[in-house]
Amino acid sequence: MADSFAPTKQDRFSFGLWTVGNPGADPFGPRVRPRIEPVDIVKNLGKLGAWGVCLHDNDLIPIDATPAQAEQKMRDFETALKDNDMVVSMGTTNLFSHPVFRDGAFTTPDPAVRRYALQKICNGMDMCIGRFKTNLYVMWGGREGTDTDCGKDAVEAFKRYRDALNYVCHYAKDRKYDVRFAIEAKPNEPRADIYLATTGSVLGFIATLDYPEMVGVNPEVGHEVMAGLNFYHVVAQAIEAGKLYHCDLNNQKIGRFDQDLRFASEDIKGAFYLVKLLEEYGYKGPKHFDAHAYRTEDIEGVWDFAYGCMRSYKILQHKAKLFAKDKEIQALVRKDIAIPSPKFSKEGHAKILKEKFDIEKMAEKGYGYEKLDQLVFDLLLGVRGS
Ligand code: GCO
Ligand code: MN
Ligand code: MN
Repeated sequence: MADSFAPTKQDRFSFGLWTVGNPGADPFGPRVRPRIEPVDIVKNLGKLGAWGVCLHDNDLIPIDATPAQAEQKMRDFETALKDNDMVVSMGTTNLFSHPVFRDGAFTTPDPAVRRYALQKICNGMDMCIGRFKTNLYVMWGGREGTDTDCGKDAVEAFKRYRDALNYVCHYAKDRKYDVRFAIEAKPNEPRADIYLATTGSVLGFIATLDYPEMVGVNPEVGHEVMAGLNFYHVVAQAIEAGKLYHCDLNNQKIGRFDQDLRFASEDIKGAFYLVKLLEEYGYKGPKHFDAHAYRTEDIEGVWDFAYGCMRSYKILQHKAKLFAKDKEIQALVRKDIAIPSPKFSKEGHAKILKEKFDIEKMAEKGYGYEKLDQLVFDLLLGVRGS
């Protein structure tokens, strides 16, 4: 039977090479399945209905590759993209795996490491933006942080972070690249504490850059949940600020390490409000799944996982439409939130001062959210609407 929730290219679903390519190693055990080659990832994701792939420089080109080996890898990859009607949806740099980055890339005290990091990111941009034609570049500062604050001045570290972001924006302008950068926050792991721990913190930081308009955010479900935050609120603030350039979709149990679970597999209600938000506010960026198949899986399980991420998104997209056309539900949704609050003027303020408020009366009425929340529950579990 045809799957009415099957993904299509128009959905703009993408996966990192490092996500489906993850062979399942963890700190307690080695890999459990072979590493899937980038060209095979492109081929299989294309068949499943995905639109794009994204990559770190070293997901495609090993850090010690010769120029000739690198050229061959890039050519094979380009052929695979073309043959399978896939695009590079976003590029990024691995500034965390090599031991040289053990105390960060942009925020390490060692100036030579900082210069090497700039060389590496600009080369990565040349490949992903210059050659593969993506117009999005993500920066996740995995090692930008500390395990102890004894050795590194955090105020100076934030200045060095800003220096690096300004450098890459100036470089992109110099190369006339049509690109936007998206900074990805994470509170911890692999460092005990990572700088720019939350998307809210990134939003504040962006305003201090030389070219704030070039830089937005890439919030990830799991990272904000790790920080105990409400991801729907995080994304709403980014949308409202015009800064949601990219979004890392996955799932996470609260109070755990970064689990990168299949999208919507854990918190169905949270995922529903997220999809509803992205759809209703017309998010046009890649719907990127930064998630990993369970370590229990073989390669077949990896493709089940990838298909599941996309299918779940589409089911929740359908539920958001049902929510919008359900009369009983809509009658309970507060529409007056859309009425703007007063702007200050001397005359207006004089009026506000004169207004008589019967606060006891105003406080009497309930908001009806218990009923509404139950209707949403019924809708999500399929006993209401279809
Ligand atoms: C993580 C991060 C990464 C980044 C990726 C893109 O916790 O490992 O989510 O997967 O998204 O490095 O820059
Ligand atoms: Mn993550
Ligand atoms: Mn991520």
